[in-house]
Amino acid sequence: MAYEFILTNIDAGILTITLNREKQLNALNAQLIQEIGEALENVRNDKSVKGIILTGSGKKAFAAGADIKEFSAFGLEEGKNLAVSGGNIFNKIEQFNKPVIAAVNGFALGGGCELTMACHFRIASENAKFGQPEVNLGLIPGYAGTQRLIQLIGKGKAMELLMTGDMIDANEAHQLGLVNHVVPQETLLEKCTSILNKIGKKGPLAIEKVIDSVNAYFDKGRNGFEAEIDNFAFLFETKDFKEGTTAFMEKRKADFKGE
Ligand code: DAK
Repeated sequence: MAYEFILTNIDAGILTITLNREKQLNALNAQLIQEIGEALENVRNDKSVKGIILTGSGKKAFAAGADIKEFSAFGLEEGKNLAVSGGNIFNKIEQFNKPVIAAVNGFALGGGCELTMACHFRIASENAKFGQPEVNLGLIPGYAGTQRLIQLIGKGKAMELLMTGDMIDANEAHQLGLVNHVVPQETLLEKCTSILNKIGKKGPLAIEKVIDSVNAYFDKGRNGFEAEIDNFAFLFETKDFKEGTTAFMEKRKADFKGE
């Protein structure tokens, strides 16, 4: 499928989605966000795809924010529409049934930082910079950045970053737990691929249920402990569980089918 603002590539079971507005530092316009949602839906039920990498084109930016030029002209109605439709895509990423890693290759600011936080975890290149500078525009984050930043780095530091609009570099983001690893830019995709390859060897339904159980902790409408019990019980009934335990006893590697 051809998209206007993203590139997609499936290689060896990994879908890479590249935000492709390099000259605008991959600023997120409404259509780009919709395209991410479509690209994900296209692989949701494709068992050959084990994971997704989300990254930015070029060496300078993952995404320098929502497209200021686009949303500066919005009124109340358009702002609300964008908040709902865009927010749904961010939630889709967070709840996706396969692991989604943000490969943060430069600036991740405003909506760009929020997009990385909707992913299951983040790997950064050494030149990456993170920040929520919306207050400079008289705004606050609109894609749940206030909520996800607290979840990832705690209230005090989140308050500081949200109120000052300061940028932090990759090493500080690592110390704060915002990113899991910092690597040289040339090896960023390789690092993400290697982690997804490792995850790809596990039971796909187990991975799906890890994502759901962890997310349940943060969902005020759910009880995470109960969600884990339900997910655990569900997995007992799967062929993957039989295969995993049989392979252990036969001293061989499991061959999971996601069934
Ligand atoms: N939007 C549009 N264009 C952008 C952009 C952005 N966020 N960031 C950069 N660009 C464009 C620049 O305008 C420039 O375009 P030309 O002038 O060449 O046409 C090009 O990218 C290169 O940028 P610079 O020339 O500025 O590059 P520098 O290296 O000098 O500076 C920078 C890099 C990242 C420090 C700088 O570009 C910058 O400060 N960018 C803006 C960062 C920012 O404030 N980001 C937060 C945006 S606010 C909503 C939900 C969420 C949001 C909004 C609504 N709803 C639910 C409705 C989110 C809001 C935000 O993200």
